[in-house]
Amino acid sequence: SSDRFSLTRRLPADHQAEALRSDVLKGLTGRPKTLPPKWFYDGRGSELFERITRLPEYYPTRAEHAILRERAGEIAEAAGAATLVELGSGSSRKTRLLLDALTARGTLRLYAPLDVSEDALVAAGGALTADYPGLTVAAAVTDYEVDLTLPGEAPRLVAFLGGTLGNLDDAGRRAFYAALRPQLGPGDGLLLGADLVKPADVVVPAYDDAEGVTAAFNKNVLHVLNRELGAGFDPDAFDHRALWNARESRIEMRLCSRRAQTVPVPALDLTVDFERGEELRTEISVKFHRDGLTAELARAGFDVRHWWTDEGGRFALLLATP
Ligand code: AVJ
Repeated sequence: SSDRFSLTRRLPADHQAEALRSDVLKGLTGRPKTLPPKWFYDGRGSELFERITRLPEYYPTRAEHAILRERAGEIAEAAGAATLVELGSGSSRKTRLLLDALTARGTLRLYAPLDVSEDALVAAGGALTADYPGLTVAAAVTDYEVDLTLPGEAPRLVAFLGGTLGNLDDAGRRAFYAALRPQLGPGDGLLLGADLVKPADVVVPAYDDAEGVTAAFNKNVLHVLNRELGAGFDPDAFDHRALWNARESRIEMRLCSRRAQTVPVPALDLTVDFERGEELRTEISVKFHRDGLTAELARAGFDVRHWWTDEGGRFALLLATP
């Protein structure tokens, strides 16, 4: 089966280290202080995220899974893809529902997962080549914000699941669509998972669970900075916050400094001052309305052909074509 698995490293060896340094320098010297959510996901962060997906309050994963279970056949039928490209594939667990449907239709030859985590790609690739005998897996270590070159032959289905689209602000989503659109031609499709706007008393607990798993996930980014940059953060000196920003239609996760403090970041020759109560924004998670998302995709040259939701109307999967 190893002859059906390949892994390409598209990022230079030092890319991630350099990206972390420049993100942290920019984010901790800006106002308000911010950090990009991609740095949550070291080994411990990925485990905490897996636990989040099983929390009673965190509905998106279950809702998307339910849609995929229900609609994978329709998706495969509409896409007729020879190549499935998955952006931010992670463990590729949900992907199996798509792979089952696409291989059952007999069109799929190549699965191309793209992810920043080489470990996740190797683990997923090994299991998938074993379980799907006719399938070739061509994995690529990359960051979709750096290199979104699509591998494989048309017709392609590009899947961006889990609601990760919501981590991008307006400009980020525009850049994402603009990088993707010219690579897609007739017959290709974009399968997007998007979390939908809902009452604050439902969406806030999803990001501030009773068990405190999301709080640990949020603070984990400070452990990452301590380890990778020799930073001196005391995670206990920050409180986890999840806020619904209605104007921007998004959840914002923040870390709130419990006291005035100065944190050294030796690898950047930097010290960072926090006032008591000052917040560091670590993630945005945009929630969408059907009309707004359809319109922004239209402006980017995509036609939304299918819109599927779970029973509770909490989450949407859409299939758009160029
Ligand atoms: C993986 C980006 C979709 O925004 O819901 C979960 C990450 N953050 N709990 C999300 C997350 C806090 C998640 N995404």
